[in-house]
Amino acid sequence: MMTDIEKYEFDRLGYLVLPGLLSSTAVAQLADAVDRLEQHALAHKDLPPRLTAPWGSEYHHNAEGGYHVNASDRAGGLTLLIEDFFNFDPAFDQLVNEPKTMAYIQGIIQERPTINNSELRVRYKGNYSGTHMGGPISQKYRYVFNTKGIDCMMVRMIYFVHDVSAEEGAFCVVPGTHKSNYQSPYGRVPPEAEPGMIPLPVKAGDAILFTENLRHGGFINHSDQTRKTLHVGYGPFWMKSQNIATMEQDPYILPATQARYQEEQRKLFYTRPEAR
Ligand SMILES: O=C(O)CCC(=O)C(=O)O
Repeated sequence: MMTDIEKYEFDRLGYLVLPGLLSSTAVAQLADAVDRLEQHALAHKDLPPRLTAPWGSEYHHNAEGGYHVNASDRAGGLTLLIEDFFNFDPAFDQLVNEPKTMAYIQGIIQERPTINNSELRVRYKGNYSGTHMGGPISQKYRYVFNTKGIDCMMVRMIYFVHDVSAEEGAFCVVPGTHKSNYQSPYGRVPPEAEPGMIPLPVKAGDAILFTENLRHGGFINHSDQTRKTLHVGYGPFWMKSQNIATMEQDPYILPATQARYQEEQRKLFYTRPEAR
């Protein structure tokens, strides 16, 4: 259960840094699977079959690995955005219905929550993630508070399998902007240049929970260490996939992946009113 302090801070700031959420065994297993997926995606990213996502970016669909990968170097250095990573390796199963995570998710989403987004972000030297969100926003990202307390639409948990300092491309936020009445007037400047934006340095095993309504991005990775982070999105069950390649479709969980899951894990991908 979320503590009163955690609820107060999440409501006040729009995010929580959660030190040591993952065990060192989990970190080692996840880091190994992340490295293998990175290598697989690097070898396949330019191959067919290709699809153009609803928002215009191009992906390679890898049927064998069960993922979609977009490679871009718009922000000064290469980024791989690898969606649907759950299919690639059984090591990722431990992030589906992960008990500590679910205690937070149940504390901030009032309807039955499901997983609607899964990304491995691989950010090489020179790259940053542009600032986005904050202020008045589409209902599906909205931070809501009602008579029963916090009731988020889309939220994300980021899992860290290695340390990330500000210099190494930390995830960054403008605290409190999930409640802003104005959109940010600063436009698409690099994150470091936006007033109020702060980096959230972390250690391996830490996690960061945030509402998508919060203004956020990723600092420039100035280091030779490639930044690799696992992002899992949650929302009320009726939200379809929020992965860019499969936007608003059913979650892309292969039969072989579903077969590995326990019923409680499978339920996290049921987008109908009642679990089957
Ligand atoms: O960590 C980053 O570089 C940006 C992440 C992001 O935008 C997200 O998880 O929504």
